Amino acid sequence: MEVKQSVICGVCPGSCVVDVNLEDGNLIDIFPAKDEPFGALCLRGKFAKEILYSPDRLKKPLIRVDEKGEGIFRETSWEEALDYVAHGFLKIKEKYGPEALINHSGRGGFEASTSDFLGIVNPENRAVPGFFLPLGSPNVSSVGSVCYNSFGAFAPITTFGAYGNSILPDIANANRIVVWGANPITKSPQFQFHAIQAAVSRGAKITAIDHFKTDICKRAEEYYLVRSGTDGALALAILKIIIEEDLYNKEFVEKWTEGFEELKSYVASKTLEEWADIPGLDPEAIRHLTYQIAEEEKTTLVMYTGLEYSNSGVQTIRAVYTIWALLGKIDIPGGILLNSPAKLNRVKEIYCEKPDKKPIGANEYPLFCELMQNAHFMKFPQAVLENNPYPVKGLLNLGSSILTSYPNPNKFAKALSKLEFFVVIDRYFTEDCKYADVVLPATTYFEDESYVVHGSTIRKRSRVVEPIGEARTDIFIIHDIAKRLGYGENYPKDEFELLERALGSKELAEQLNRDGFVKYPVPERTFKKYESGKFRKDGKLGFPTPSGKFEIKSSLLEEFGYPGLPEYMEPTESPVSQPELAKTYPLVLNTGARISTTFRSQFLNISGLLKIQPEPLVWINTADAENRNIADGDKVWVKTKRDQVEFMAKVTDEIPSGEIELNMGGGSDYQAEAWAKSNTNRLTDDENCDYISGFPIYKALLCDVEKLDSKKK
Ligand SMILES: Nc1nc2c(c(=O)[nH]1)N[C@H]1C(S)=C(S)[C@@H](COP(=O)(O)OP(=O)(O)OC[C@H]3O[C@@H](n4cnc5c(=O)[nH]c(N)nc54)[C@H](O)[C@@H]3O)O[C@H]1N2
Ligand SMILES: Nc1nc2c(c(=O)[nH]1)N[C@H]1C(S)=C(S)[C@@H](COP(=O)(O)OP(=O)(O)OC[C@H]3O[C@@H](n4cnc5c(=O)[nH]c(N)nc54)[C@H](O)[C@@H]3O)O[C@H]1N2
Ligand code: SF4
Ligand SMILES: [Mo]
Repeated sequence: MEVKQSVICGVCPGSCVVDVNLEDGNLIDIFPAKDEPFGALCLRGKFAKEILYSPDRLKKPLIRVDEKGEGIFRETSWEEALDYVAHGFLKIKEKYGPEALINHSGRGGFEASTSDFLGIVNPENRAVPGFFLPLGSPNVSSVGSVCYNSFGAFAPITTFGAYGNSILPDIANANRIVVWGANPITKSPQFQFHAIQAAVSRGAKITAIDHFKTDICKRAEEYYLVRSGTDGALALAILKIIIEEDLYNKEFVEKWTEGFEELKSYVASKTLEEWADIPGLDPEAIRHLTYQIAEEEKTTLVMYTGLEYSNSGVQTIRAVYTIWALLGKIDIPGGILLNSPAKLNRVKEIYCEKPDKKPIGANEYPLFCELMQNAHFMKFPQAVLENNPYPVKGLLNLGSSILTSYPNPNKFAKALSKLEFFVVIDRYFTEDCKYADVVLPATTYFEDESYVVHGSTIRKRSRVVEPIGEARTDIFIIHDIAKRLGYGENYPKDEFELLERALGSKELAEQLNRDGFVKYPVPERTFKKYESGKFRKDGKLGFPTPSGKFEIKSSLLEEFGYPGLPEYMEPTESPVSQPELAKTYPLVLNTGARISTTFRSQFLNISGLLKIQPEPLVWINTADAENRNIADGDKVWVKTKRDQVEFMAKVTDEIPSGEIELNMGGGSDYQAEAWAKSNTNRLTDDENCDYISGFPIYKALLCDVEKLDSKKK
């Protein structure tokens, strides 16, 4: 047996440092690495062996031989597959123009080299701005159309003037950590949770705000449960108390905020009782929460996706940031830190001419396309099915399971079936693959030589096992397609070039190969950077917004025709906005809180993980279940006005009456049957979106639950 210490887990881009045992070159066991700051192993990591050697893994390139949707393919060589792919895309360019081509990447596109060179999260960190741009297409897209950017781009840019990666909680110094619409326990990797645990062990307290009692609520000193999608009203109630009870930081508000007087009038438009009634909380409880946040100077904020999926998700997150701004807890120890992100100047950007045509979605969500420099993939079906704004005919999809992730999968499937050419790069034969012309097999990162980014350290990722079958590393697949399209030089062609280009020099690549890591200098921590000019690139005082201030009222939003203030909007499908519909569908539907056995649609074929949670669950309150004659473990239908899908009931008082929480991820045939037949997104609506970000409403809809049959299974 061979023991390898301090290698990188290759299941997901979390990139935890682990030790492994190998036998004859095969992975046998995996452990968290000791004495490593990034040493960790999540539940899925523990099943690395089963994941790596799953018999369901794609092993050879496939070319479709029958009708789209049937899923009959023949195995082929890489040479033939890649030639066929390039030919297919070029044919579309010639026939319809380059804008008819689009690329999309998902949660399988987060490996460091893929995100650096193909790009997924932040347009500032991308070497090549869109796979088809060199051919002239503006259409680069990603799951950033449904994830992270309301929290990570829209809200921070329209308040602080910077991307979310510059706005960070100071967990290490905080005495109170408010976790609002996030669950750092299930989220992986768990580095942030480890920081919270360390803070708690030195006496820091947690306050959690969620729609049901999650793991983090159980560890919190206090937690508050709101009706899904109504946090905006809770935030405005808190702001009202802060303003009217004189709790705000006068100096910060006067010097560094824009729009305070307008906000003051806006929060005065309802009484505290009226605001409190919207999320369903007692006004006194909100007052208590407000004083708790205000009176402890070192109170920080941990947020993520929980607030993104209501009709005014962007405004809600802005309202929450405004609480911290009015209290002056910005860039102070224990508050919200402003980091001018260290530009490591690693990957060189490649200049491409901007095409004349706007990306799809630019008419409906102009600010999205402007901030993200991306097409909005929520508008992909409209482009394919209605030629609006122009026909889209070819799609390259890397590491996303579109038909389980996007709302209204029937419509997305119809669009996939109407494409003239569709290529999938994945580890598994997902539901999407049934509509593909070519399916290309990707490695897990255990099989790759690459690098990982741990804060300001770049670490070498060394190959742990040889590739399974003929699976290949994503970025080299991308290179080989690009080469055939005439621009291979935009991407690294092999492992040597990869490190050199990732680090920006041969010397640093050699250092990485020699030492296993390259450390970049970390700038010394300074506070209140708005007072010293260190938060703006031009060195001026204040924030990098048009007004130079924290914009409670955003000039950028107003310029794009949206309200400048963080106004509350009732979810458009709720018991309040649609009382008639609520007679048939009285429960509020919330989907997709993370569970530790799965990662969105992934790992639902891994038997060790399935043993822990074999079926997709619907969480329902005891009283709501009794009213419907439903017992724990019963099979039930969850119904919306759109469709009905089967789940297993988890009857519990950990979710308030009136609220439903539904697991997501099912809907692909390669998954265990119980999950494969339950695609949660058949219940959601692709036309019900946040009016600013275009994010779908995954977490504030109406539904009912009904027993499937009386026998308990
Ligand atoms: N109802 C509802 N829907 C949701 C959500 C919700 O909360 N509720 N959450 C949304 C969110 S936050 C997101 S991010 C999206 C996620 O949307 P997706 O990006 O579609 O996420 P996954 O289901 O993880 O699919 C990732 C795919 O990539 C493949 N893969 C994994 N690793 C690799 C790799 O290294 N290379 C390649 N080529 N492929 C790889 C996997 O096999 C899998 O098929 O879903 C969204 N959908
Ligand atoms: N194990 C595992 N880890 C993952 C993933 C996974 O699928 N599995 N997915 C990855 C992805 S794609 C992402 S984007 C991140 C997301 O990371 P997080 O956003 O931290 O993910 P969640 O655990 O879903 O936490 C969101 C919380 O918001 C709550 N919430 C939902 N609606 C509301 C609401 O209206 N109001 C309030 N106050 N709370 C609400 C949910 O109940 C949930 O507890 O996690 C990543 N990590
Ligand atoms: S978070 Fe990802 S990288 Fe870390 S142990 Fe889990 S599966 Fe492996
Ligand atoms: Mo996500």
